[in-house]
Amino acid sequence: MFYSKEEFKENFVKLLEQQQQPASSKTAYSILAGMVREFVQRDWDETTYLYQEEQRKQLYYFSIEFLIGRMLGQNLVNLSLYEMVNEGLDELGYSLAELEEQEPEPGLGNGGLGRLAACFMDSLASLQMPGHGCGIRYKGGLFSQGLNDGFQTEQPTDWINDSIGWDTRREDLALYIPFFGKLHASGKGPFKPEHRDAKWVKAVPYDMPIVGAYGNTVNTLRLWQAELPEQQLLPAGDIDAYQQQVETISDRLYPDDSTEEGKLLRLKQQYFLCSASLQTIVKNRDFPITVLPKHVAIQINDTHPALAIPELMRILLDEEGLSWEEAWGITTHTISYTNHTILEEAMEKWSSQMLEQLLPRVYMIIQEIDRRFKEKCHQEKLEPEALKKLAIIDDGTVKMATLAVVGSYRVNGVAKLHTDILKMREMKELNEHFPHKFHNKTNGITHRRWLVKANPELSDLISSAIGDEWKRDTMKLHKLNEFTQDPVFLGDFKAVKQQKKNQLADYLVKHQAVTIDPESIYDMHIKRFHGYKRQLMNILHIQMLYNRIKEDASYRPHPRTFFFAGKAAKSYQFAKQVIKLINTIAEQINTDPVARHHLHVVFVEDYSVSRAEKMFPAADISEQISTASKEASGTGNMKFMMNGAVTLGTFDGATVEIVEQIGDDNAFIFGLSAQQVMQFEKEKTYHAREFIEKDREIGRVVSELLSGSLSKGAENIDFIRRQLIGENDPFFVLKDLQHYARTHNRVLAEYEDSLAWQEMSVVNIAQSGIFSSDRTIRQYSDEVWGLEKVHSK
Ligand code: 4GP
Repeated sequence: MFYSKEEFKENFVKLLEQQQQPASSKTAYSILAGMVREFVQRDWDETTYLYQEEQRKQLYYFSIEFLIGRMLGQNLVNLSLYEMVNEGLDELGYSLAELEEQEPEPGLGNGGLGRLAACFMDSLASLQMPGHGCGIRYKGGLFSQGLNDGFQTEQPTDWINDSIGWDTRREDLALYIPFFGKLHASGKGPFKPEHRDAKWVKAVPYDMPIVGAYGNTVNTLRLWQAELPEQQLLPAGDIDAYQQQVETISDRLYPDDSTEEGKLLRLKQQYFLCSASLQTIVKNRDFPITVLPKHVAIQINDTHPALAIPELMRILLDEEGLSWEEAWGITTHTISYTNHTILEEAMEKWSSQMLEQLLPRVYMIIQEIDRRFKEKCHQEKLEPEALKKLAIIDDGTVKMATLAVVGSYRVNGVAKLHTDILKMREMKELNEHFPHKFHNKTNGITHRRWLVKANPELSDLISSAIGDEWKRDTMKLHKLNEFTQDPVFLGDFKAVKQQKKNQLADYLVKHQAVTIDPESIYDMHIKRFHGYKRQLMNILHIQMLYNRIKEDASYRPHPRTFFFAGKAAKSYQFAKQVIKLINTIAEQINTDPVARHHLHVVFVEDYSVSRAEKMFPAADISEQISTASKEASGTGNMKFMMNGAVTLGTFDGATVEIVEQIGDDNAFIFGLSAQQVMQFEKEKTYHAREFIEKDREIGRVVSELLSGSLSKGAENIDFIRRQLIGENDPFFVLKDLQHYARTHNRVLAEYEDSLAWQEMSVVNIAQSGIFSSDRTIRQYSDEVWGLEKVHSK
């Protein structure tokens, strides 16, 4: 332990001297991380003790993804040790920033949903609320992305082997999960059969400390690892093969589910997570099971953990011996559900047959939930179409979103617009049936990672102007509104932004051998690749700009660097072709003797939490250009805003609420509204071809695109062609393209007025407080979970 800089240095040096090998950065990192881990342990033990002692209600956040990012730096920030350690290391000739780079990043998530879970963990601990995560300890997180001739390449990652181990194996809490097998009537009634010949998997928890800021609260992120069970639970036959089968459950994040085998594995992962987490909660309680909802709240992060509903029922019926009515009452007062997307392909449906085979008892319970719910709905004399929508089991599939709504007490969307769409369209019938279940909880992000940690220069500047209370209460950022006209403050802000832009430029030289002009405007489109996120529209616009520069000698716009970063799912060919397209156009523009002085396109490889931390603070422009109605919320939009980037976007997701906060004058909004998009979808009156035929500029880029010259071969754009032409441009790329181009022109014009631009940036920061995940968590707690702050000293 260390309480002063000198003490820290002394301990650090002592530990270094004990090393056999010369002190590499890696060794120094391990030593430092070990010291911090020890620091955290005491608070962790104390928090755990307090939770038991005070018997307060506990929240468990079930999520198949936790995109937590690196831990060392964030833990130091939350422990208020960052400055001290930084200085101490500096005096010893080490750079903390460099040591942080040694930490392998656990990529235990794909994107928004997983990162949100991580922000929530940070907020719960920092608000001193008893909230814990339950997830899977994937050996390999999300693949690491590279580029080969502009195509995405995917390499497996192995964060665990390289890690110092922030987490602790809890063998004492290991338990066993049954798969397959057959049910036999046990004479205990129709709902309590015996499950025989199951194949058992051992679930071992690894607990990760989640360090809260300000107090001494350390919550737990419990990640489950799948292992071979002990001898007596082993099936007959080839043990090595069985071991391999078992271990694949926690081997990879989101295995490819385009095959039946992949689907089965994914279903196993979901049940593994739910069963292990629920069994522990129930087993280790010290209150009667009938009062579970008083002591425990479970939030399911999208439908991936929706099997928690029938699994909790199973435990209550079969293991605790409750009646169906009692069990159902408890389940539906314990579990609540968050929906994160309305995209059809993301609405999970499992084949009944597969479910029945893999989880016979759980399936039987789902059937009973469905039967009872159908019976209720029939009493309401609904139209057949409505009845079909309300069915949990329909046409040989189980609709997980319907199951999740029926089995939980509260259901929420993640931004106002998204929740409205859920209520009025996607889940209309369910909302009518359960009028009080649906509510909105607009997402938030932790400013401790995305501002305090990622942008200490801006944090210091803010504190120098308004004091540092905003770090505890982000609504205090409002005080910055007094500085929006202050030329000195605006000048300082500009200097900080420039510093962050320079740092990013240096980083890219070092890590990707790319040189960018730090004086250019940094325009960033960084997120997962998806049709609806419209990276395609962005790059087509860039190609239009390029054509204009080549055609019109008087058009020489202010230099801009267009950043793209993000991964495409392995089997998502369209998205992969967009990546290739971006890189081909980048090559064309970046090597053009004239255009390269005005436009620069950079694809930042292997987007991750730590790369994102370097990018958000450096942005001038935040591209949030999804097809309106499709982006449930977005959280990158909030991270940009908090760092003073100005939004160029559509009225979609939480961007609507961002504009509500800052006013129309401080953002650049364009394109179809959600209403219009939904209208076009319904009436089918949009015809992409008309735009190609009638708009000269669009016609030109599309024909360049289709010729294959922008992608080194027409075969590299066949999926894009299919979407734009064959499927009539379902994301309205061509429809919004010209409005997008005009809006970019407005952005450029405004950027020329430096003071006005900085004013916009500062308004964005000043109004960003509401998008802190602390606010979101307080709302969940007040309106859904009913948690109380546990006072640690
Ligand atoms: C994402 C949504 O696409 C995004 O709009 C939202 O901000 C985020 O969840 C957090 O709520 N969805 C996913 C997913 O990441 O896997 O469905």
